[in-house]
Amino acid sequence: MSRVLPEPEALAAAVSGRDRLALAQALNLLDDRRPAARQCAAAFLDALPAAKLETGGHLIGITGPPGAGKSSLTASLIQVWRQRGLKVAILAVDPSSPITGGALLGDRLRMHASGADREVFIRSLACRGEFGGLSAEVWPMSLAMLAAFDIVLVETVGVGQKEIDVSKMTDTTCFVAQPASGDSIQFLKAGIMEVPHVIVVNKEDIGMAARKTLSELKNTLRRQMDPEGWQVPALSASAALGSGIDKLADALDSHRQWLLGQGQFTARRQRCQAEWLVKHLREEFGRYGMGLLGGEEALFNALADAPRRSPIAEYERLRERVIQAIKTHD
Ligand SMILES: Nc1nc2c(ncn2[C@@H]2O[C@H](COP(=O)(O)OP(=O)(O)OP(=O)(O)O)[C@@H](O)[C@H]2O)c(=O)[nH]1
Ligand SMILES: [Mg+2]
Repeated sequence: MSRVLPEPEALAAAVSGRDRLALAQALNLLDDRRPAARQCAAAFLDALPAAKLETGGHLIGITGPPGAGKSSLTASLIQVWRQRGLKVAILAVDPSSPITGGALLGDRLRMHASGADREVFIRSLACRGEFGGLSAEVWPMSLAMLAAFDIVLVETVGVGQKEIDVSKMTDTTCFVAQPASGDSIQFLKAGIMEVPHVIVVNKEDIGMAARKTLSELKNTLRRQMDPEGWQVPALSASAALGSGIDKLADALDSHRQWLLGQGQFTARRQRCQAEWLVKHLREEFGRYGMGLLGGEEALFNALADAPRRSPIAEYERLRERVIQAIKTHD
């Protein structure tokens, strides 16, 4: 592979101006593991407008079991957001299982309802099993998209804590529940699933089963508060009929407003980055490596309070520290 590396400042300027080719090129760059590309990617991220990355736009994660209707709801949300004059970017992290993987083409087609719209950008990522698990570069890619779009939505599949962990790297997480599937409710009750910020039961057009699931979820939520004090709304919608979508968009925006009102917005972005850094270091160096950096929790807290740096530059800095520590230990 001898791809010519772009000039980072020029690329950042083009991405900020919503040049689609530049954004596609930037996303490829962020996915490139060669050392020279990493350096270029770090410089690119550093050149993006800091204010947008700290407080701009709205980074939303949408997750839920396979087939719940995440992509369909996303397509409906795109319409609503566009009517509101918002520019939207979607990062779909494809499910790895062959069964749900088959939905990829369908996803693309459905979402291409808005394909002619220049203010909508859609990118699918293959889900790689190895380093990075749930696609390694979701966080830096989200930042690149935030530089140019008002809404950046990341779609991932999952019901449990493990799969959902990309949702720790978004401002607001939305869980799409499948009518008549008690799993999500059990996971919520048992604390296995991270409590999302907004829950939506899709397919309300099928009637009774959706209503029952919604009322069960509401009951469960009455006893489960987000530890930060946000009251999690449970809504129902139908992507097929287009019902409940405006309310869903409102609920997502309310959470953003709430974070801003609490003065927590920038802090949450910083925690997203800390989450990403710790997750990657753990994957690369294991618990032993994390121990060399003082342990995961201490590292997370230090990173969450540190001044903002570009994630790749920060990662390389921490990586170097671990490698040095390993050398002195030997
Ligand atoms: N009845 C009904 N069916 C729906 C609705 N929304 C989606 N579906 C159907 O549910 C199936 C799955 O929809 P998707 O949007 O692909 O679901 P997904 O959660 O993105 O699925 P994966 O990405 O494969 O996990 C499709 O056959 C849709 O047509 C809805 O509101 N009502
Ligand atoms: Mg989907």
